[in-house]
Amino acid sequence: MGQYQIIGENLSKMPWEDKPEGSVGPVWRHSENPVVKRNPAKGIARIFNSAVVAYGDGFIGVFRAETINGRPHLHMGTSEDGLNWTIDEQRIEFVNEQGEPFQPRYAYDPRLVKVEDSYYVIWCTDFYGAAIGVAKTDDFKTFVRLENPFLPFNRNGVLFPRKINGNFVMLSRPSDSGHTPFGDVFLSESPDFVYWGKHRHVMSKGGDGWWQSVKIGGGPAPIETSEGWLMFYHGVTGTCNGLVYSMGAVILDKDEPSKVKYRSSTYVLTPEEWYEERGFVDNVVFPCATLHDAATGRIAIYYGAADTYVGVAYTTVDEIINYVKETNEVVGDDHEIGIM
Ligand code: BMA
Repeated sequence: MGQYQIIGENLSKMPWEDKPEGSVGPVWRHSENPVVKRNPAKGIARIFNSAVVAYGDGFIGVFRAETINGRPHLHMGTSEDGLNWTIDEQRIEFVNEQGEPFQPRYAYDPRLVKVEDSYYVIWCTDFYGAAIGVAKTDDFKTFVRLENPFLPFNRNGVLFPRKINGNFVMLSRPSDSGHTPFGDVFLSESPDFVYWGKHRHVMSKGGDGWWQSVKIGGGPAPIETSEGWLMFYHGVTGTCNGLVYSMGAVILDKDEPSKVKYRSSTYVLTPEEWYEERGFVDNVVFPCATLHDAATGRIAIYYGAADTYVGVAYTTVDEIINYVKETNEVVGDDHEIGIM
């Protein structure tokens, strides 16, 4: 047993590579990245910003697929090892709660989270502009679109993997309808996945870390650990050549997750490799999912690279929590929950 524990299931078959000699930082890349390359299926030009879970004997995912007409939709994919993926040529066809076809005009940046016995897909949808869409599936055959949780404009809906104090809990990042030039992370609760409230501010952009000076947004579903909820997220900075997206990490209070306990002032991964620096949109690292193993504390992070590829990176619960504590900086009003 290490210093800290992941509270959850064991997943011994998840992808893993040990930290290479001389590796810099608390997160290291899979040696054969990217794991999803260009033109991965007929009619799909690029796949990135996607979410996976363990399912059956292998893995299943909901992928952001940029089709060859440039419009993003969600496609399913399956994998035996979590690294080699077969992507469905057909997009996911949703139904509404009456069982009738319901197809979003576009869909991107999915998260996929198991809560109790159901899997929830949360994505950015069109609701008179960018907003958060949600759907539920129990079998990855029927995807039932649920009511939109929030008003436009909003992105980066991230569901916690269990109810907290009896309610579903979701993070989101209020936005505008374009390439939003601002943004903090907020939290909302719901008893029934229909009515969302008790909105709280979680964390602000900025602080000492200029890599997150423009905006931040939640990433993969938070991981429950002995130290609190560990979440990877993206932080964005501006340059004369456009925005640069890096990955950070934060630990939220276990019972009151709008409260930040520790937050890294430095990024934990930033665009450095060719597949992160160069693509449809250069310089983007955008995490959307993790796989993790409670027995060993191993964590695999799935991230979109340059709006073109899917990359995998690794860390351990000890390595990342120690790093976040060592580099801790609470930004702005991170501790002022609901206080003016
Ligand atoms: C954001 C989202 C992401 C994308 C990023 C960089 O606004 O659209 O899907 O990865 O921009 O282009």
